[in-house]
Amino acid sequence: VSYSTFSFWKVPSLRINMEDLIAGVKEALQNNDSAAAAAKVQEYLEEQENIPLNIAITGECGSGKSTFVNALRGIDDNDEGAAPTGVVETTSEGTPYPHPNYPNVTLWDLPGIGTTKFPADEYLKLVGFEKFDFFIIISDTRFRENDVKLAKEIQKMKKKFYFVRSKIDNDIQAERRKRDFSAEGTLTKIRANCIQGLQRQGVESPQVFLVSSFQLHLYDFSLLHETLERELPEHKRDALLFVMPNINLEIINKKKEAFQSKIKYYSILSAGVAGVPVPGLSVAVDLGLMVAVVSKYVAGFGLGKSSLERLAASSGVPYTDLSAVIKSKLSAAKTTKDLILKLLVSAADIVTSMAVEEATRWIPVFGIVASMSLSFITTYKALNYFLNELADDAQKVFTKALG
Ligand SMILES: Nc1nc2c(ncn2[C@@H]2O[C@H](COP(=O)(O)OP(=O)(O)OP(=O)(O)O)[C@@H](O)[C@H]2O)c(=O)[nH]1
Ligand SMILES: [Mg+2]
Repeated sequence: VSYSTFSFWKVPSLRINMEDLIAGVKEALQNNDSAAAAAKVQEYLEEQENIPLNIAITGECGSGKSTFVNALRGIDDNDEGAAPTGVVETTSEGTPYPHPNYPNVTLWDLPGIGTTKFPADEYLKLVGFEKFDFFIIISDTRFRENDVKLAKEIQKMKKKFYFVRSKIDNDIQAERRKRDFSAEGTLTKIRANCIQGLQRQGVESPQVFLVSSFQLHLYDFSLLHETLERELPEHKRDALLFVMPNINLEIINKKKEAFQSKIKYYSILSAGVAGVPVPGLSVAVDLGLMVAVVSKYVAGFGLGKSSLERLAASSGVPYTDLSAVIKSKLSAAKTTKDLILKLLVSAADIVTSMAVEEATRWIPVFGIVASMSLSFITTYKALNYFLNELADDAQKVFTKALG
């Protein structure tokens, strides 16, 4: 992909587009003002990383809303800050649960419409429907009158909704006892049942996704993600991607690509400061920035210690087996400047020998001046090196745990 063909140049809902950013950085660098160039990049990155995504989760009492919310946040039902599950007093207002790594993405655990005693239009007003990007309506059986009334009202408000049929693992478990059991057959039957029921109640071509919150990598959850991704405005897709658990190798790849596309901006930031010289690379880089970026990679790929522990618990594959397949020193330890520096020094040969074409093609684009270019290229290559290593590790961990 050449920089002139990026399709996100004109995203109307964002203040800064890439074209303006490039022009601004170029101008600042021509005037020898690397601080101004860095400020522009910083502003752009902040806007990109703070795009809000508000997801409404609703459905009848006990249908599995809170469990679904926790699963999406990568949080155990027992963790502190988890949405309470099981037999609990139902609250009348929705509860916002920001994603732990991406607080701009909020999952809203809404009360079932049946528990509020409001008609659908008032219910939507009560929960503040305008702020939601889409609604997920959950049921652990066939969808009922309340679900349908709500869906119709959501449609009237020009918002999107998706039906999730939860606790599929239970259904599979129950059917397994039958002699002519087939998982695919069971799923097809449940899906057809839900769809027909909704159609009978007047919902045209309903989309129903069969999900187990305990095993998001199975059944229709990845299809749900693909559908949401397709139907969301383009500038919101990365926000959705980053809160997706690693349910398949493709998601890990997409996260890698999304991270990769930002490396050029971080490299400008790093090159614009008087950084710390790296022995063996004879160049200075901004270690603080590298710590921040690499920490995002570790969290985004679910390679932190607590993520791995949760994955071990949910997959039944021991933690030590999972951590044994990890090559990067960045995953279990806390990312610090010292660690990054140590890894850069020990990988200096690899980083030096990495191809430079990819990095250098950005130099004329941003008008990066000679005094900055070596630091730019080195940061670019080093971040790619860390990203590749962590993405590989994420794939290996996924395959070990769930593959
Ligand atoms: N087997 C299985 N059980 C689930 C699943 N999702 C939820 N449950 C169980 O169903 C029960 C209710 O789940 P909750 O997440 O508390 O349901 P809720 O919709 O938040 O309930 P209220 O807040 O009371 O409206 C809990 O015991 C969960 O453990 C699932 O995917 N599979
Ligand atoms: Mg709940």
